[in-house]
Amino acid sequence: MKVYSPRRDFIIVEDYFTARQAAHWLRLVTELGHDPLRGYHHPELRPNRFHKAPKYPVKKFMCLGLYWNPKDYRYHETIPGLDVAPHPIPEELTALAGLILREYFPVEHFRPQSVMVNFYTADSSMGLHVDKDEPNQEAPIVGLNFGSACRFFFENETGEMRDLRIPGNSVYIFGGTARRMRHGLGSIYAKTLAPGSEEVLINKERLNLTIRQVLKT
Ligand SMILES: O=C(O)CCC(=O)C(=O)O
Repeated sequence: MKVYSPRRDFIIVEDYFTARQAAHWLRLVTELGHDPLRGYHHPELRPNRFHKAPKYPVKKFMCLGLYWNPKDYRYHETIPGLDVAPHPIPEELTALAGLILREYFPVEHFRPQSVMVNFYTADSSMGLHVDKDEPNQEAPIVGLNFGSACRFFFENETGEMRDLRIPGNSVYIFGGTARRMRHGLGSIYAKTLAPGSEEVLINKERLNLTIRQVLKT
């Protein structure tokens, strides 16, 4: 494992997952993604300051727990228009987030309430943004990365944009002063598939899960 902080409170742990663990998580997420109502679908974003034109930044996405609605940027108990609650967050995923935080960014409380699953193909990207739709802006965000590496842009302590490469089988944490940093994704490096992903990410895609506490309690 390689642990580093490209800026204060932004922690990256490379090689966090073994090939076997990665295969396990990818199978679990893929199974949930198959559900015709609660599974993967295309996000439609409204234009914002960073994204002038609506576009599909990720190929497909789904939420576990609370549903973040790309149309109004709010969290909902049910998927708007369907009146169906998303899949609950699997207990083992909640346990994993706790384990990661205890080791790399200890906080007093963390209650995962929403997991956003983003599936990126070679031509996907994500515009610069701040994760500010959660009423709770103190709780850290825990990201799990599988499959291909990506070019990741982030704002440093002095407001300048920097970029680095985040590989599959890694974990990142945006906590404390990094919780509201601007960030976004450029290219997906489709020749860099991390071990354990081959069976599920057959076209060398990238899968990211961000685990969030949305509410103050
Ligand atoms: O895919 C990633 O690593 C970033 C996802 C992201 O920016 C977000 O969910 O807010």
